[in-house]
Amino acid sequence: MNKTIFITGATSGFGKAIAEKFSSEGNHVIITGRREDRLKELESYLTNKFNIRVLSLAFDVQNRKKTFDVIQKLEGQWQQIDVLVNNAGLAAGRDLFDEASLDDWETMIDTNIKGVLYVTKALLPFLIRKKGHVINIGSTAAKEVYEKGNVYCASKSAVDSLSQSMRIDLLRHGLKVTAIHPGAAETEFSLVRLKGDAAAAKKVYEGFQPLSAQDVADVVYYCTTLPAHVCINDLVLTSTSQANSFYFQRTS
Ligand code: NDP
Ligand code: 8X3
Repeated sequence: MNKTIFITGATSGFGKAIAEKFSSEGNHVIITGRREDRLKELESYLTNKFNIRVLSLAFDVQNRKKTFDVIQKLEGQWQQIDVLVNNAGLAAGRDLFDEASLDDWETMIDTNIKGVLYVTKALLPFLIRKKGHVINIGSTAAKEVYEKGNVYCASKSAVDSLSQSMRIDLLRHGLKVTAIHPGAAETEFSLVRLKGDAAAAKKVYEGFQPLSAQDVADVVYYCTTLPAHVCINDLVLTSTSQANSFYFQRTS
C-alpha cells in the first residue's frame, strides 16, 4: 500500500501485531509506546524484515505536553500520515465500584480517553491534509457493562461515543473514522489488569480459544483496504466462543 501508519501502544499485543501486519504489506510505520527498549527492538526487526521505514517514538499518551511536543516535531515524510490507530490503553484492576482504587480509575481515564484525545488532536492537521483514516480500538466492554468493569467499561464507552463524534465533526474534511471493538484476546492485557498475577491472567482465557493479536491486526488492516468512498464505522469482533461481554462457550 505504501502508506504511513501511526500506531499507539505498539510495544505489545494488538499494536505490535498491527505494526507487523502493515509493515508486511509494504507500509511505513510510526510505532509508539512508553517502553523504549521494546520500540527499538521492534523498529530494527520490522526494518530488516520488510525493508520499510520505521520511526519509533517513546512517550506516555497521558502526558499532554509531551504528546504534542513529540508529534509537532515530526518532519518531512513523517507528516504524511494516512492512518492513525489509537490502540494504547489498559484496564487497571478488576474491582467492585466501592472497592476500586481511584488511582486505577485515573490511569484508565487518562490513558484510554485523554490519550486518544491528545494523540488525535495533535495529529489532525496531518490527517486532514491527507484525508486520512482514524481507527479507534474500543472493546466489547463499550457495548455491555459487566461486574467489576466500572471505569474500564466507561472509558471504552467514551471511545465509542468519541468515535461517533469524530465521524460527525470531521465529516467535512473527508476523514474516515472506524471504531473496532474486540472481545477477549490473549495479549498482555490481563497481566496488566491483574497487576502482574500471571496465573490469574492465564485463567481468563481457559476453556475457550480467545482472539489473538494477529486476528485483530488482520481486521484493522482490512478496514484500511476498502475503496475511498467506503468506511466501516463500527465493528465488533469476538472469538467464535464468545457472544458478548457475558456469554462464553467454555469447555471447562
Ligand atoms: P497490551 O497490554 O498487550 O498492550 C497495550 C499497549 O498499550 C502497550 O503497547 C502499552 O505500551 C500501551 N500503553 C499502555 N499505556 C500507555 C500509555 N500511558 N502511553 C503509551 N502507551 C501505553 O494490551 P492489548 O494489546 O490487548 O490492548 C490494546 C488495546 O486494546 C487497549 O486499548 C485495550 O483496552 C484494548 N482491548 C483489549 C482487549 C483484550 O482482550 N486484549 C479486548 C478489547 C480491547 P507501554 O506499556 O510500552 O507504554
Ligand atoms: C478487553 C476485553 O472483556 O476484558 O477490553 O472487557 S474485556
